[in-house]
Amino acid sequence: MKNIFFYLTFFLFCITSCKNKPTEKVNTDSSNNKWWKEAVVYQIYPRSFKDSDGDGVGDLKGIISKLDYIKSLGIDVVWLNPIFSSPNDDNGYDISDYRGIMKEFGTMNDFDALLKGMHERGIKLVLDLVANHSSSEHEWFKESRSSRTNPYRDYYHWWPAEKGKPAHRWSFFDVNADAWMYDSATNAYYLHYFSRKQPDLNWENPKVRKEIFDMMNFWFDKGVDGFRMDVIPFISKDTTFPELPKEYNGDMVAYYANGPHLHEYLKEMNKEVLSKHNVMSVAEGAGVTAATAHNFVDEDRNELNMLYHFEGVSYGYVDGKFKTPDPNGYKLVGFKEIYSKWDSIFSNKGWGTIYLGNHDQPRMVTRWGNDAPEFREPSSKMLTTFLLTMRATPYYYFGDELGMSNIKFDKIEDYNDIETKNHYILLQTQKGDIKQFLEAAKISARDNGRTPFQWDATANAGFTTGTPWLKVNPNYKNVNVAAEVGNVNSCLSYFKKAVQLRKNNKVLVYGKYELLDKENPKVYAYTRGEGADKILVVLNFTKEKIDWALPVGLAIDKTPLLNNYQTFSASDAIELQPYQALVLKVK
Ligand code: ISL
Repeated sequence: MKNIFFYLTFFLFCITSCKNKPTEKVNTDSSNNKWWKEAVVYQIYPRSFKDSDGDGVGDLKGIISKLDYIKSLGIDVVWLNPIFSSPNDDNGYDISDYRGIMKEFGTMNDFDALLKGMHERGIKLVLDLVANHSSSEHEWFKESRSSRTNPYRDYYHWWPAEKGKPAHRWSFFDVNADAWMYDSATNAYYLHYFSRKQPDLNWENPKVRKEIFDMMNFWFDKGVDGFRMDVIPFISKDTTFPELPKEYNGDMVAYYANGPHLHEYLKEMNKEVLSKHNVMSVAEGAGVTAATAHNFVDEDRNELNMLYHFEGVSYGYVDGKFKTPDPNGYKLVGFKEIYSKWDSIFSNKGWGTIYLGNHDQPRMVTRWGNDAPEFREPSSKMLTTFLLTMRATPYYYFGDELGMSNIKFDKIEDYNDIETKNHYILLQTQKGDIKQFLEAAKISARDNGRTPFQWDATANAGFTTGTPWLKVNPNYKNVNVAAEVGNVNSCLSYFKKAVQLRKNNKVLVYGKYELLDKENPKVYAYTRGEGADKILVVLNFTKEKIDWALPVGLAIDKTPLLNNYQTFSASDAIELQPYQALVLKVK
């Protein structure tokens, strides 16, 4: 009997101690693991992907014709920029019918075929929810502006002019940077944080929230797998419209992102919509800081899954000057600090995202790498390595897999983007430095990331048989899918390898991130994982050759898991070629 008791105790002891023992391997079965954490998201700007009918504008049929290409990348999720009916004041970010498809992009049948084609290939589809504002051509706004007593009046924010001019609100795209627009029809001002044709919806009105939630359910019922949520932190407003409170120190965007009922509305959205479907949600985190990030994404808050912050992409611009890159370039130490900080924010709770390019950003290789002919490829691959080896869901922008770079327009007439064009007008009014602005725009303007996708070396890069809505980058003759697909050393092949590496090594998804050699101004090095399951990533962010000393006690396997050069040489130090990227197994 005593013996039995002894063995039983011993047995129970073994079970509990095994359970509590820290696992060295990454636990891929943890309940915290989610498909959207393990996914690689590929963003497509539909206007510029592939035109099927020769009108110069990309469309849904165009995307359908390229589904096998998308599948070949190995990515899991496609995020499509807005495809809904729109007069295109801001390329689809001004929606006139949330349940209709933009004429230039096709029909609902095309959409259904696209979704089906994606699902058949195991790819999930995430749409863009633009619900802070609608188009001024939306029926709701047409009604709203028609009279002060119209049932839709409270769908938007109006300020009766007899009360005088409301307190200043800053607008991103207005030619006067003024977010209040006077409308003579009812002698009142309406609010528009973005362009005059993008009036802000009044989320304080429960009817508006219901309209939006019903619309989201409509798309989820069709089988859509998630939403990226455009400036979602801006939805709630103090409708007394006071002067900017002092605690914001003049930071209007931070104020916009902290509306009084924001989190109530997100919780309501979660309850009414998101919780009912197996979908992912990601907030465009404009104005979100380290201090507020958890409020959006912690699981116990029941709001959203992820957000993307702006600290990284805003780094390296001159303070107070509109998107003007520092002439001395950016400092790698500061860059590392930002991404390490955002890793640590979510190291225990919540989950991060990582991106270097999107439709609001210039091409990543121009901004963060080096687009000179000899360095474009290696630096582009190096940045791809960074994106696919960090602890966060990567959002990878279409065309970056080819190493596409900024087009760098010389004159304002070449631009299409309302942000660039209206800022130009604002500067003219203010007698600002136009020349400096146009120089800065070559690096930072959004159209650099919106030029048509480069399929092959034929006319217009095979994007369209018509006249493209935005000029094609002349480097398409060399930088294109056809040229890269069969080349094992191309950017495209490298991207596919990097995606597979992440898929095959869950430690690159969930493993602990540790920054090494923090003060090194040229090399970004870090490890992922712990104990026996640990990977070292070494990235040379310069055009110089560098000997990077291996940290004491860190032994590496001499066959790299990923290398953007064919050469690799290491003893006590690793010899790094310009922009070399290495992913190595730690022994
Ligand atoms: O693009 C920007 C900087 O160049 C941002 O300021 C951007 O306007 C902001 O992040 C909001 O972006 C989102 O909403 C806009 C739309 O133009 C952007 O394309 C979209 O991503 C208005 O809907």
